[in-house]
Amino acid sequence: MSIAESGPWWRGAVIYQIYPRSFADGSGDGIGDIAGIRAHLDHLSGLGVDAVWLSPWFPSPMADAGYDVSDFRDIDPLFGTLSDAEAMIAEAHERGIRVIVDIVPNHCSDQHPWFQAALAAGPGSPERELFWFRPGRGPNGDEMPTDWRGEFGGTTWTRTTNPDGTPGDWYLHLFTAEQPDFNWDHPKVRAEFESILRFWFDRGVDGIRIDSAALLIKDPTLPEVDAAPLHPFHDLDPVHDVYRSWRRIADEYPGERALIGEVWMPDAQRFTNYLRPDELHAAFNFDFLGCAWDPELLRACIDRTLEAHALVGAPATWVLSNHDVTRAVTRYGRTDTTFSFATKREGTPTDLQLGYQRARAAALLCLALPGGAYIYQGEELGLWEVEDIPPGMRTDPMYPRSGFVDPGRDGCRVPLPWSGVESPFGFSPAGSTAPWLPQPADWKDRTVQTQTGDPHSMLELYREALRIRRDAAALGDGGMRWLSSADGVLAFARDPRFVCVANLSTATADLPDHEEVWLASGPLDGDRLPADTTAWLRTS
Ligand code: TEU
Repeated sequence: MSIAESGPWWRGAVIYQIYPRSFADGSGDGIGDIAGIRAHLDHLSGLGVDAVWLSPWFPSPMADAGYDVSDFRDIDPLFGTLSDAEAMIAEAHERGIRVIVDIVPNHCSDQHPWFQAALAAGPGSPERELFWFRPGRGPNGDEMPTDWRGEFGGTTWTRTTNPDGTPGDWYLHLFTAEQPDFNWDHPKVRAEFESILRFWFDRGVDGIRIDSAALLIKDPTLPEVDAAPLHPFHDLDPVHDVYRSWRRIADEYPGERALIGEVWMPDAQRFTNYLRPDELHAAFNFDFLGCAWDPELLRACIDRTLEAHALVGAPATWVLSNHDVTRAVTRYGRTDTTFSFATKREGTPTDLQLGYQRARAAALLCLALPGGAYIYQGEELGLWEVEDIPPGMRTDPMYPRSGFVDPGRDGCRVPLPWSGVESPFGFSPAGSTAPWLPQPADWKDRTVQTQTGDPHSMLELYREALRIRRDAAALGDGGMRWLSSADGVLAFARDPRFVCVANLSTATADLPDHEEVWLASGPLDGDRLPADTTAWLRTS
């Protein structure tokens, strides 16, 4: 199979997120790498995904696990070389799998040559105009220019020392101090990223995931968040000009190169502004990701999503998790099944068995809805959030920046279990350094090896669902209509001859009329659907 040159594949693609540090380690240093990815591409083709999105693999001091990039045109030696990356892209393409890279335009690493040059050049220099350097407030300039709160908590300005050793200006960083924000009002920043896009498109990548896509533009008057009618850095209208120019570049290349935005936005209309026909192709549906396992809330979220996307003709996406959020098995086992960054839930009790059953049901719901779907590595194995990582082993900067209140995101980034009965579970070759985060001993029951061939496993559920999805004309891009159903049951039809029914009530429910049960997330009760179970039906 090869990558077809035609058709808007991104409208209905199933995209698998690879978190390179934690996917598979080929070199034996306990950290995942490109060699590991290349060795496991057959897992991905066997799973049946259409594309992979790789979290950043660029050179980075790893202050934020690679989201602090020091060179956007190379590969970090931890992961391999640029030619390894090119080989990986070619090998994925040979298997019919498209490749999406993760570009971080809001900021770079404080070790990026541009930022180092800006520090060295001093106040008032053209080098500093590429970032947000400002004098401090107060008589000695020792108060931050604004009181903006960071995206990880904590402050957003760090004071510099002048080349002559005196205390100097401050620079803006919406994330950690090691991630200075670019000044997107500067044409050099715009030209640089246009060139970076071409660099990766020239290497054959099929799409770009755009990190923190709504944050690029800042109000240069730097008002406080509540002091101006518009937010000073979130979703300012000129950001759309950036994506219009990126779209023109993507459209210059053959084979439908896709731009996919990481846009966290409660307002559906503001969200879909990013998906107008001359902007991004798709964006992650975080409204769905954060939604409770609740029939009415989910129905409302699905309706809201489809309505807003229809206005701009863009495909919806369905996302249960990613490398920033609590794994679905854990979240769905809690009393409060929502996700939000603002709610810290360390130590909240969870019923993993219930969460697992619901995660199975949620997977079939997601994969049946119209549009594209994302699978975060390990979701197909039913992995849970690892909540007992010893504090000393946690690496996520969110943890210290929250004053050690938020455990951070390490718990969803634990290296995958591939085979065997003890850590590293085939993640690294035998005799390697231990994985960079400890794996739970119970993951012996969650390896790819143990789940393969077990018809009741999460892995086989995903494989079967994706096999059906590839063959069934009704699935992927298209429309749907709700069917009438009992309280707490979501049932919808898609043409031709497909019905999905998800029982989110506490009682067993009748199945709608059907010819055949194609797939179910759990055992049926005769011809009835138990609670927390989804079925795919073939209808006449
Ligand atoms: O995440 C961005 C992100 O999660 C925030 O913009 C979000 O809105 C905020 O945390 C809510 O309070 C991306 C990456 O996915 C993440 O891994 C990186 O750490 C981050 O950008 C910085 O590059």
